[in-house]
Amino acid sequence: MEIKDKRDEYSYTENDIQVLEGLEAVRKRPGMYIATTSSKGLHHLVWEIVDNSIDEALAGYANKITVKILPGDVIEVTDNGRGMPVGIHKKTGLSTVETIFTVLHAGGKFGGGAYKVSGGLHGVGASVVNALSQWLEVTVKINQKVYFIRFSNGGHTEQKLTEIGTCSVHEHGTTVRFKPDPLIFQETTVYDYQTIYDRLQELAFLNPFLKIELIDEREEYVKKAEFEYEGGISEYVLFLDKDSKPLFEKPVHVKGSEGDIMCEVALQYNNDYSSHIYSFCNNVNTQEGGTHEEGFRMALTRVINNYAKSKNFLKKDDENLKPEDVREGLTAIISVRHPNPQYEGQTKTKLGNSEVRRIISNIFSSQFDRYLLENPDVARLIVEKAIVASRARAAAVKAREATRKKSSLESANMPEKLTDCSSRNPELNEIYIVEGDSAGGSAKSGRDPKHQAILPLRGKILNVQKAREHTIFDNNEIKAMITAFGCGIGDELDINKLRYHKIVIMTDADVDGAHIRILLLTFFYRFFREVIEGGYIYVAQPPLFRIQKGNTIKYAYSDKQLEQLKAEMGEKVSLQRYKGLGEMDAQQLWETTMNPQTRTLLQVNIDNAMEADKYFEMLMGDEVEPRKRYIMENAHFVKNLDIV
Ligand code: TTJ
Repeated sequence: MEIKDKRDEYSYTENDIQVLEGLEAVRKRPGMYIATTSSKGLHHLVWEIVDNSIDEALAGYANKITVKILPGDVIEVTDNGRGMPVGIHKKTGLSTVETIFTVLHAGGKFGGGAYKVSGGLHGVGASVVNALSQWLEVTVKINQKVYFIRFSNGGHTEQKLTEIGTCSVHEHGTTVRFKPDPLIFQETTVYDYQTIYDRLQELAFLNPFLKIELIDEREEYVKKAEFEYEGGISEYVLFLDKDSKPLFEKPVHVKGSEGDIMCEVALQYNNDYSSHIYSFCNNVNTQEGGTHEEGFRMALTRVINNYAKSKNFLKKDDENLKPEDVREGLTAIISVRHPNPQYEGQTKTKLGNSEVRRIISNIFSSQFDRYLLENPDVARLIVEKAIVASRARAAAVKAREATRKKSSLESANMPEKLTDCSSRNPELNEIYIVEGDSAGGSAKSGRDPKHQAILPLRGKILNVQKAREHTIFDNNEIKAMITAFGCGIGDELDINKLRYHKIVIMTDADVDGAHIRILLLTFFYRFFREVIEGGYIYVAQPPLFRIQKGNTIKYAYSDKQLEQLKAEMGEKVSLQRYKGLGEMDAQQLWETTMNPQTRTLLQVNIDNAMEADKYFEMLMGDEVEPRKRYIMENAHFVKNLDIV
């Protein structure tokens, strides 16, 4: 029988009961507080804690934050701020530290910062992290004293706030250490170094006065990174554009505020044709955009048009440059701070405050306008680039019309290279996009002709990102795909007309194969997003080895599986390593990779495609060797696809 500690019973107040009920609610329905208990939710705990230190830094009291990943996937966050308040909190009768970690939504009231992060999933409070942790410890250095408090089993106070030592007058700040509860995070409790690295780097770009350190002590070999960017979001732009050629030397950087709303924009143009606009509110990435992006876009178009007209780059009667013309090759970071942000959209990452549209537009317009007047050489480059883009746009309209005419006609006009299937039921039909003619040949003879169509691609398909739209639609490989799919493209895409409900990318299991796969995924991401979202895109898994012993033939799809099979089949096996699809005959390709009964297909989701798109620029650099290495290291994303 459990023996109750009398002291506990006596100190059990009304408040304590409410507190425990609150934290219990978080544990019962973690999804209500952190949306998911997957790896994403696990990392969310770190963002939640780090946000508190960022607030202290934004308030002007801290300039260094250290994040450690310790063995056992324990996270430790330290800042050099004032230290969390250790006095007794009037309402709860507990120390303020204990209150913040045990009362739901207590965080905001105690924080000093005016710009609370509350976008998307952020801002649920330190108590939520406590509730979802096996244990959590806080150390506060303040007034030359060191205080310590410990919670366990989902936020129960195990050791009350205690003075445990002294420190020098120069030492002050807060350390929080916690271990996420594996009972809650059943999928994984393993932290990903790169994910934390990326977010901390982003925070360092957005907060130029901050030094952020990351230390991963889980392995004997300790990984470390330190971020400090005095140039702030200008440095962010340079970082994003490090693999492309900038149009002018330094990014344009404007900054201003109206009342307590602050706006900052940095931008650069480069020799790509795509545009990258990333926006933030209170350090939260507003992935769905919102009023700050809208205000910026409007102002950018208006200012460039005004300048172009006033300096006679555009004649009086010329059509105005369109927003997409002035966006070509643009990389921009928008950062807004707002004391009371409203978030909208499916993932609550769209800024809704309407006043921001006007404020950022005014601030950006006046400063960018002045910048163009003071830097006429840069201004000319920007305007000329936009004018070239507008001409290309007109040409693209024509090219699109040509493809559309072709694709609207039925199979009579299907591409020459397509070996179509005989069934006309899209739900049952599949198209294999195959790398190379020889593999295409095997696929053609090995397939199920009723439901499987084959489209071989010769050579590398066009680099979608670098190519301007009308040249994309002029490319034969791409035209063949668009026509074969039959559903149109981009804004005019009609998913109901898709001719195959499985589009299967089948490339060699080597670097070139990975490269082509990334190219295709990028193309799909940019022009067939709905098709990805519908779950129609797949990646085939050809085997890497063929193992034969007597009449028994087995295939291995990974090194691990090869070892297993070798162990099972014993001595005297003959082993063949497949370097490419072309080495398999039709029968083998069917058995291993195409037969719906025996094959493995990986389904592509929008995250995989987005990742492919993100790595794209890197892959397009001129240097061959780093690129190959990079592909080798990053082709992994295919491994994270869902197996169906
Ligand atoms: C609040 O106003 C009085 C002085 O201290 C302010 C404060 O709360 N500072 C503060 C909190 N600094 N750092 C934190 C903090 C750090 C971590 C890692 C985690 C949490 C929940 C808070």
